[in-house]
Amino acid sequence: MSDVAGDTAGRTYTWRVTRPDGSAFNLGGSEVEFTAAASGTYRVRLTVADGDGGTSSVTATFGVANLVPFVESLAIPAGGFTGVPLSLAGSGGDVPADLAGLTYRWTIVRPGGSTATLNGASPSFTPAVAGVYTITLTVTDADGASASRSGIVQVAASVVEVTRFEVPASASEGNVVRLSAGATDAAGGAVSYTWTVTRPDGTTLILFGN
Ligand SMILES: [Ca+2]
Ligand SMILES: [Ca+2]
Repeated sequence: MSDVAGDTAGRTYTWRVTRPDGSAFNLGGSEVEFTAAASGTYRVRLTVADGDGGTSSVTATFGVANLVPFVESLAIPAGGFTGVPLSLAGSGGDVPADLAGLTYRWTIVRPGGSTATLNGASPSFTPAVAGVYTITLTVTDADGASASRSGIVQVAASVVEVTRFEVPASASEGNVVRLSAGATDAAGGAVSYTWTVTRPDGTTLILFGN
């Protein structure tokens, strides 16, 4: 039995792999492979034992590049109305090790050019003025890599329109006068009715309801 003669039968290979976060695991065999789940610097130590008590170790390090995240989905309404909240939603993609650490930032450029920022995967905001809003979602991973995607929302002024207005042409003294109206809100919001009646003597009466 001699190493010089090629004592390969009793030889064992132990690979000690230390991940970027400091945790480690062992692999056995002259050829091994593993999935580099997270980016960073990996340390590898190979120990070969010849079965007769002789061992030899070598070490090396190598870097694993971070996968840049991506915007997987961006859901924003095509249109909206002033005073009515707009719901935004997005999701980002990355390797499983980075998914939980993704952060979401929304940049909203208003029609006048001013900007606002929102955080979170599904925020909402209420446009105050009509016009085109440019909305950009930026997804950033814990390693600082980011990706963006944009969309636009056309915001219209919320308009209430009176569609029905019924007032009698004449009435008799001492009798009840019935007034009736209907209205719609282009934004789909609730409509309330306020009637202002001016009597012959100039005094006013305020009534609520349609
Ligand atoms: Ca990473
Ligand atoms: Ca990543």
